[in-house]
Amino acid sequence: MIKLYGAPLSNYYNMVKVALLEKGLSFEEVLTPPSQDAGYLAKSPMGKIPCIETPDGFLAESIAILEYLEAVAPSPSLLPSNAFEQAKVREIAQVIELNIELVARRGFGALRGKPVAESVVADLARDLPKGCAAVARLTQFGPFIQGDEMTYADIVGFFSFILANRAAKAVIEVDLLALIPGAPAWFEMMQARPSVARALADQ
Ligand SMILES: N[C@@H](CCC(=O)N[C@@H](CS)C(=O)NCC(=O)O)C(=O)O
Repeated sequence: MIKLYGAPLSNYYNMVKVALLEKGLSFEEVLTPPSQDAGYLAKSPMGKIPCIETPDGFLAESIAILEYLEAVAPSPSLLPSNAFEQAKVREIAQVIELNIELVARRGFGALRGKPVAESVVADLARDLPKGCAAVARLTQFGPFIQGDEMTYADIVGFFSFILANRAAKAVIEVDLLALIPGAPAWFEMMQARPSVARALADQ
C-alpha cells in the first residue's frame, strides 16, 4: 500500500491525496512535517512534503508523484489519451506551479500575519497577473481546465490557487481568479468535488 508522507495543511500534500482518492487507491497517511533531518532527507531529497513510499522506493515532487500514480493506476485517468493533450496537461500544471504557486508563496507570510517586504509586494504585483494571463491562454474550462474530463491540471490548479489567491488578496489586494475568465466557477466546482471537499475537511 502507498504511504503518503506530509501534512493536510500543505497544498502540495493535498494534490497527491486528491489524486489517490480520485483513483480509489488505498493509502496510509503518515503525518510528517517538512524536515532537514537525515532520515527524512533520505525519503524526500529537499526535505519537503509530500513524498510517497511505493513498493519500489520513495518519491518526491508532486507532479512526478501524480505521473507515477497515473502509470501504476491508469483508471480512472487523470490524463487525456492523446499525447499532445497529455503534454498540455503537463504544460499547464508546470505553468501554474512556476508562475502562480511559487510566486505567491513568497507572500505566504502574510497569511500568518507576518510583514511582507516591499520588494516581494512589487514582485507579486508584477508577476502574478502575468502568470494569470498565461493560465487564461492555456485553459478552456469546459468545465475542467482541459475540457470535459478532469485531469491532474485541475488538482494542481485548485490547490495552487487556493493559497495563492489568499496571499494575493492579502498582499496586493488582487483576486487572481477574477483575472482568468471561467476560473471562479471552475474553482467552486472543484471545491465541491467529494475528493477535494474531503481533503479540505481533513485540514
Ligand atoms: N515542488 C514540491 C514543493 C513541495 C513544497 O514546497 N512543500 C512545502 C509544504 S506545502 C514544504 O515542504 N515546505 C518546506 C520547505 O520548503 O522546506 C512538490 O511539488 O512537491
